[in-house]
Amino acid sequence: MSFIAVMCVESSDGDGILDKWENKLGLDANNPSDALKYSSEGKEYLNIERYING
Ligand SMILES: [Ca+2]
Repeated sequence: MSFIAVMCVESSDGDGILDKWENKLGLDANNPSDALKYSSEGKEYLNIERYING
């Protein structure tokens, strides 16, 4: 299974961030808009960027 497919399967809201990572980053696993908001830990990166970059 490809990485993209895994993201689609395990992301409840379809924003590309796995549910367990949403929890880890303090996001809402049922809110697809938080992936494109700036991280609470800094204004330089979006949450989706923090997730992708680990
Ligand atoms: Ca989300």
